[in-house]
Amino acid sequence: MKFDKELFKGTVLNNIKTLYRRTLEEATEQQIFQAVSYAIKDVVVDNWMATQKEYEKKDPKIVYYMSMEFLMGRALGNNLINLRAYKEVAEALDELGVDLNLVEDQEPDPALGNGGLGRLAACFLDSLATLNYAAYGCGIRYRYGMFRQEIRDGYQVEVPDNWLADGYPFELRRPEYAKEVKFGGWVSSYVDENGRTIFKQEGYQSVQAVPYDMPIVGYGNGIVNTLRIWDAQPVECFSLDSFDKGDYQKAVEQENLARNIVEVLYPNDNHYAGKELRLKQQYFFISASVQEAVDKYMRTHTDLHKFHEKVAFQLNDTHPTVAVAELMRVLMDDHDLSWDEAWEITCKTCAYTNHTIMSEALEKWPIELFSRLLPRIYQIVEEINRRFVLRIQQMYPGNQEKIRKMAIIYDGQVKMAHLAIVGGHSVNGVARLHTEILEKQELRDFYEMMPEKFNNKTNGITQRRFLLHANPLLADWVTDHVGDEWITDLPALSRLRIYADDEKAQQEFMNIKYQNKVRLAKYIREHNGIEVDPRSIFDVQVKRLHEYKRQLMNILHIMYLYNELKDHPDMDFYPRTFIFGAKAAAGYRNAKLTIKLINSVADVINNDPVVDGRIKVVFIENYRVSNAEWIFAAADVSEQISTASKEASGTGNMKFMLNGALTLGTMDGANVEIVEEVGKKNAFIFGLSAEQVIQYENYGGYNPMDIFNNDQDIRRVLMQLINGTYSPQDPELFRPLYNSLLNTQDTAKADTYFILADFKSYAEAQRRVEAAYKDEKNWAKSALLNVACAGKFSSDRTIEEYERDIWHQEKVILPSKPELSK
Ligand code: C3B
Repeated sequence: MKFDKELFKGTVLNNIKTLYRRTLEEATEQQIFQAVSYAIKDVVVDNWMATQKEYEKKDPKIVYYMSMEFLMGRALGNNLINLRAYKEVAEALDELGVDLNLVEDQEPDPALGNGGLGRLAACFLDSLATLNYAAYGCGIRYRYGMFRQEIRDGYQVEVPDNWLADGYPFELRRPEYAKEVKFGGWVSSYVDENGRTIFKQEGYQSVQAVPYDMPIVGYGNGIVNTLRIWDAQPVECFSLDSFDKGDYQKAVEQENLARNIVEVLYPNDNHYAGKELRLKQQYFFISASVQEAVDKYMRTHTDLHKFHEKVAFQLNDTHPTVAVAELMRVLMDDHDLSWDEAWEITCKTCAYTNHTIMSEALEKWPIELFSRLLPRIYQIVEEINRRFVLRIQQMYPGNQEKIRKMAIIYDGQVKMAHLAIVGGHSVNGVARLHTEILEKQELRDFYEMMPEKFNNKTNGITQRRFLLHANPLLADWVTDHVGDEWITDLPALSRLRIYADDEKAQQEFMNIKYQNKVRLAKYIREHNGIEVDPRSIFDVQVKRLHEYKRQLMNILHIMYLYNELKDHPDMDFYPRTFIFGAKAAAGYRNAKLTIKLINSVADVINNDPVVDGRIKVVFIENYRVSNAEWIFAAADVSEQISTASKEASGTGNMKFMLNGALTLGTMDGANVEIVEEVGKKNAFIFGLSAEQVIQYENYGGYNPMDIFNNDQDIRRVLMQLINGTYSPQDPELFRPLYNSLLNTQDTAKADTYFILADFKSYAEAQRRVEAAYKDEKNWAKSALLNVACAGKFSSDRTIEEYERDIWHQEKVILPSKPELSK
């Protein structure tokens, strides 16, 4: 593609002038970021219009990826990468005396998601556009995304993330597509002249849903898809002269509803809090998205019976599951279809992805709340449930147990997973092991009744962001050795295998790793004031803080290593830097206390002369997509240590692998498949298997006290939690963590994540890591092989599997790739 450098420079300067009445020299860094972004947006919008024109012409099937979360990360750099203009733009800016990296750093990190689930949605949008599929992401334009984390005195403090403060250049308001969404009131019904029962929601409050579109640029193919996120506005500005008391009250309430509904992202990951506002958020964006999907279809088609041939709804976990009932409502109430017609279309349109088996994440809404907020939707869910229970009875006559376990409405609750399974044609897990557990354990009854719906789609990540953008040194090196096909065909990385034993290649490869470690060390110096040695082993655990992910086991092991060093100061010990990054949900006590523990241990160890820098512990503040890119590139060891069976897939594990880190992990989630690809020799596996963990759980747990009593190393570390070693002013500070491991009243509640059970095996695996790292050549070979074997874990592969098994879209190729610059 042609890039007109002079034209681009002129546009940037002109943007600074028209936006800010300033010259480049006078402009702030933020203003330069805005000016550059608008210059890029100008190009993107041309491609966007061309893509949408072609879609209108070809009329392909459209996927709507429905998700409460899209963890996009910064757009500028990624757009440049996918426009294949990164280097040219960097050069043009350089000629203006502007550093593109600094410009990129001015962009707020749109954090409209918590962790894995939201980031997966973002990777999928990148792959869909790159693979030439017509797709919309549908979500919420939260005014405040994921909170910014500050560490004060070792504690996490949550600070609001006002990502829209300076205006976001990559969004476009589309008021022409606004939709009304109704809450509350009651349903009245009457029979019309044709003998049909008509249902009407009355006495409701409503909000206006106004979409903002963000462009999703495909890699090098001219395609630009859309992330459509909905903002809320009051339906009508209430007039002050409306002195009728009822109206005034209602107007104020509607105004508040609109103000509150999109205010903030719930910062819970893998945890359901059951808040009314959360259900409002869900229905708000689903109703708007479903209405718009049907309206869009009807603009160019006449027969709604073929809706599913042109539209697929993918439900990202149970959060968007009201879509099943909302589509039924729109088809029946707004378009006069019968129940049976609407049901067939709905089932063929919807598909559900399960992302977790954690029971605390299961969404179950109390009937009282659900029916009060969504009276018409509740009626429809009741009818879906009535018909489904009849089916259960037909299949299993007299079996009450099946009804109790499978009904959508039971025990005063609406079970969203059951609705998603019954109302769709596909149910998928996100890694092979996870799908097996769904089929054999969690969703066993549903699998027995409808096995044809179940399928696996192992997660993936986009190599465009997590290698090409995040690790330019390695990306260039790979391209020099095996060409650049890997950018859109990740399995092409396997050609690197021939370099695994090549000493020159090994050296270059490890030298790149070293430079990335220097880059991260600088970041740590600037942000944490800690000096770390880039020659030490960088052992990294970055992900949301959750007990099942076992950051606690990691830090307990560091405490153990420290004891060893104190006892044997002259022991043979390869220097290690342990790096953590994690946000804890604001109300999650043990998670927040674990952050404090990590920081307290860091304080002691980093400053102990006996250690002499051989162990460093670093907690990186405010872990997010933008700094993640640097962290993955610099890691030697990837900590993937969840209790087996608990991590549905994990995707960080794949980002580390792609950047040449070796996995230290349990046989959980996608780790199983990573090891399968790279070979057991090139990873460090430890701990109980998923099967063993499930065995224990089904038969009443295990007793960590036995381990505590019999293992003095473990006992010593646990006692240090409560004897003030790491909190001399308040020895009781970490008692809740101690109790979570050794709750003596009720053994079934002690150490539910098997930390003590796995501890020794983890420590032993860590010893293997150290030994392996000392063998430089072998380590280089393993690291290189990890990159070479990462091909399977591209989200491009995942998307093609969704296409093959669930969506069945046709690709749209643009007639001519638009010019990069006009
Ligand atoms: C996560 C799971 O915890 C991860 O194992 C998985 O890789 C990702 O989803 C993507 O599939 N997850 C999440 O981030 N939030 C939830 N509410 C449920 C699952």
